Amino acid sequence: MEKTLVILKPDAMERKIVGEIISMIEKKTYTISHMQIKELNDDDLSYHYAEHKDKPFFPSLASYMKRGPVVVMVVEGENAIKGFRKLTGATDPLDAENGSIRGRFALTKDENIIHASDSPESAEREINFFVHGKRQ
Ligand code: 3AN
Repeated sequence: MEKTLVILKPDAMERKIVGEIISMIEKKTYTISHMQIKELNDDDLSYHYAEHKDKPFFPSLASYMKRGPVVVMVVEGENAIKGFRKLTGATDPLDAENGSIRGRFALTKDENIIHASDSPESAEREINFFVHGKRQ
């Protein structure tokens, strides 16, 4: 079984669609093995988004992610990393399939509802960080 790290971003909490998203995850028969409501800070975001730290959109990305609590989850299942990215939909909701989470709930890539690990290496790094508090 593969594990992936999922974050329901502040807009999912604000719009009260967390239950609906969890329902989509469960209906796909994934198992949620860890779930925690958390507030992220600049340090968390610089580590998590290390590859975007110098991009022009990073300050607005960071303030969006700090706007309110998020839900951090570990989701498990067969091929969960690749499969969950498909359920998530493309980064830009305009390119996301209609039945995907971003396709259903998001309009722009600035506020796109959900994060999911994009590779086995990212999943390991992100689970270590968000669940075990370990940096690598
Ligand atoms: P994904 O979340 O689909 O893995 P990444 O890792 O490329 O996409 O980007 C991380 C987050 O940064 C996205 N979820 C999105 O919120 C934001 N982001 C990425 N590219 C842009 C962009 N060009 N303009 C604004 N925000 C962006």
